Amino acid sequence: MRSLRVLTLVAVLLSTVLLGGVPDAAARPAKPAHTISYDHYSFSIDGKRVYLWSGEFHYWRLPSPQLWRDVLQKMKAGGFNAVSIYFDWAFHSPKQGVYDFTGIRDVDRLLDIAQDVGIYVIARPGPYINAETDSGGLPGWLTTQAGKARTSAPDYLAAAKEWFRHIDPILARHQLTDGRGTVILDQIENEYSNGALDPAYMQALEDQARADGITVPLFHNDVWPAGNWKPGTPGGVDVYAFDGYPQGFDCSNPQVWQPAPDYRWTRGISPGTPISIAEFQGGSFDPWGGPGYDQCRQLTGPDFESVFYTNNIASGATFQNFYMTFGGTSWGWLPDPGAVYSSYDYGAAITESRQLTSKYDEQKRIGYFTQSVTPLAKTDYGPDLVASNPVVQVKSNVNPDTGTRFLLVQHRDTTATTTDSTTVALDAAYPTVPQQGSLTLRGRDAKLLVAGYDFGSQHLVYSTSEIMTQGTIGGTDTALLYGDGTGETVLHFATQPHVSVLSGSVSSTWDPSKGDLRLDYVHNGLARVRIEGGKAPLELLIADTATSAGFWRQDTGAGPVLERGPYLVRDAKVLGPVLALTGDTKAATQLEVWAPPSVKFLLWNGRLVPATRTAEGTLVARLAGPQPVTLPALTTWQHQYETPEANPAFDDSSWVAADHLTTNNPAKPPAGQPVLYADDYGYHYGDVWYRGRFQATGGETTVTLSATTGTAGQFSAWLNGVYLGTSGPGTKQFPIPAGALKAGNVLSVLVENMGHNEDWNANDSHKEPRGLTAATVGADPIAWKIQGALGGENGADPVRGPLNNGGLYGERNGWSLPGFNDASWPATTLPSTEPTPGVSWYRTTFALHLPAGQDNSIGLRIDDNAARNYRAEIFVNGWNLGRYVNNVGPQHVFVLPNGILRTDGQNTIAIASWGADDTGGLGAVSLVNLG
Ligand code: IPT
Repeated sequence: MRSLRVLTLVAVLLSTVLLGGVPDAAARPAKPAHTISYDHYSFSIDGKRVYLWSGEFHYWRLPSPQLWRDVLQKMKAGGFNAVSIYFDWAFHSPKQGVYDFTGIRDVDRLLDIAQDVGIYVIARPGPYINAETDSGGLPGWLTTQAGKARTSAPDYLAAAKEWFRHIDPILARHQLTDGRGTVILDQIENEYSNGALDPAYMQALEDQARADGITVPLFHNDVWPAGNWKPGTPGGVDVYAFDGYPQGFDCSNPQVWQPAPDYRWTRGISPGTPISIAEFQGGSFDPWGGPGYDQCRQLTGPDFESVFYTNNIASGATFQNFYMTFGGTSWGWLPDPGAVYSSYDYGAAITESRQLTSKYDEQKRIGYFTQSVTPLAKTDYGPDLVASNPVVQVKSNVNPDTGTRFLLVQHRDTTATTTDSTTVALDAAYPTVPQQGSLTLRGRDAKLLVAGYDFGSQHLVYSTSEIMTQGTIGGTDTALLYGDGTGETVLHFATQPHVSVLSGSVSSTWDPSKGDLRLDYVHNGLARVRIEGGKAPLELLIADTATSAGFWRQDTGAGPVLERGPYLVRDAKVLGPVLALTGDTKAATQLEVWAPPSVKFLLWNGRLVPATRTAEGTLVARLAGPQPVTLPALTTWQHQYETPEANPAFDDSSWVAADHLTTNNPAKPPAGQPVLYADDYGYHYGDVWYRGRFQATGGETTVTLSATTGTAGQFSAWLNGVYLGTSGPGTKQFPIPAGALKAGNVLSVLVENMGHNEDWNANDSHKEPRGLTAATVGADPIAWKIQGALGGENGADPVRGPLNNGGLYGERNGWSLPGFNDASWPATTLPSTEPTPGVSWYRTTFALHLPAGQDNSIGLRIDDNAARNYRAEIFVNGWNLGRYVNNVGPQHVFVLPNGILRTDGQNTIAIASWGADDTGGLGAVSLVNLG
């Protein structure tokens, strides 16, 4: 007992040392610089070839820095050695010349975390990023520039350089090349492949990056392998890269596949740089009213990953980045209206609520393979092998130094759904593989097999199982193989080795003429085979595909370790006899560890867990599951209708006159009318109010209003407090109700700005006006005033930032904030109906006391009859975490990131609902545990 306590103390001390943070980049002395080089095979770091297996992550879609570490650790644990990150200019700049890199915008901290986690960073600062975000990342204030964006027009270029001058020095502080971080590549522009391309612009950006201290290679992501900006061309970058989304972005028919592209031909585009896929489909975005992300996850599921990602490997790609790996949330007014709603889950490997999926498992299998079977980073194309079944194709890649061959067994028609059997003619020595039985290829599956591979002290002749990972653990060469159905593995030995089958059913045959040990088996659970007689003992772990997903691997100071069992093992460190693991469980589980024999004690999240040694030499321990979680019901709400702007008596004396007669915008207002575009008055995000005064002549019968809002937006109008109606974007003629017209009139209009378009074609489409564009009441001139988010470009809330709020009365008066006193509001319960069109608010508070030391992801759910005509903004502790459109959909669950959500404390929800008829109000609202 006593010794256990002492050990625990030691363990806690050790874990403090092992798990402690590192000083930030500025404080850290520079370590020796590293070199990053490349040739047509791969990138190399300090001369060592590296397969870049990268996942896309957007910190600005996860407004909680403590969760950045969670996502990056999950990526690293899943076999990703790199993370690709867009830096969203608009997210950091509310106004020209004003930049914020603090709080949720602290990218220094993000890059420190990446270094701490041990993952390379592929930096993509734009200036244009696309990414289904407002203006494709261009700040709102840029929409009013005269010069064409994404060209060398002086005003635009000056602004773009201004952004680079702010973001680049931060990136430069974290470059691997300077020994201060893990940034290894820097992307210039984004899919700058359409429209009139301007080499002077590209060159100016590259020059600026270099002037700002960027020393890593520069690359660009061509929209497809078209050869734009390849090295040596005007405006060309260092490394050519391209993007690929073969399944497209419509998730309605997730069973319908497109063929997997063969990119082998692209090696000719840029002969001095590796085949680099800067973005390959990792999911799909989903539009307002779309089929939802579950279907996107099916369209790009583990079967898709298996077929398409291995096909890219066979194409010779040694840099693959998957867009997205964690999509996150386009909270507030971040979404580009044409493409997405608040959730940017993307059907990615890691869900918006940070849960691991079967897509993560498949990427882990392939990712681990790319990292441990190192001959993969240098291959030439070999001839296709002959398969006995003509529907099967076997592509080969060969490492010219080691002779290792990579064989991709796939359907010739990669969309095929049939299960087929074949044998493969490997070479003269092995004309029929497998030698026993045949190889079964399921529809929409591929097998990336290895032949002629030296690992540890072993020589693999071939295996019809796939290799997940291998490494020498405490002197034992250990390989984890996986597959389904029958498998056959042949290893070479000088003399007949001793084979012990520790578990499972595996038969072995010795062929003295070849020196071959042949193992035949059916993948089923986990078989363990120990083979002695070579230079070092070999342990083969042969798993079926499902079982393989339960394995984790890390590289520690004492060499590689493997674990099996927990939901997630984030990190492993060995210090003397202690292996310190951090990770998560989903239920009570057994932990099994393959570690050097010197490891005697296991720490799990800093606590000693009693471990016993198995007959097979592994350590096992029991891990507790999470505590159950109960969430409070949201029973009582305070309700208040606002919309005072509709009342003719409302005081708008502090509002700005919307009286500009000229605009830089390419779209001009009708002759004789002022410019009403919200952006021209500094209101770039969210809802805007207009109030127009006119003298009637008496003959007016209609009010005609034109507004552009972006997809799924709307506007509502009142005349002298009388509701005229609500319309989607475009022009709407509202009949004037009897008695509404006076001599002096006030017309009040609330217009939603769903966000600015992207500028994918580099044709200034992000400048499409937002707000009213024209208004006519008879021939009467109208004098307009406009009101938007509090402070406009000078933003009243720098913490939550420019994309959090628009110009609703409640937003401008603190109704969205936790500190607001709503005690005088009437109480109500939900669901509830608000019969008066316009905006009303529902507020409630609740306490959460989730189990300490446990990571639960909580969501807010709204359920209602889709026929009700309202839309809502959901504020949690003042943060606009989602926008709900009841009659459009599809989103009903909104992820609330911990950090913004207090998991141990008081929380405030404020929901602003905008009803368009007498069916407004709000449906049932509940909290849900998302995992
Ligand atoms: C490509 C963009 O580079 C990226 O920002 C994102 O928009 C992604 O695709 C789609 O989610 S553009 C694509 C139309 C090739």
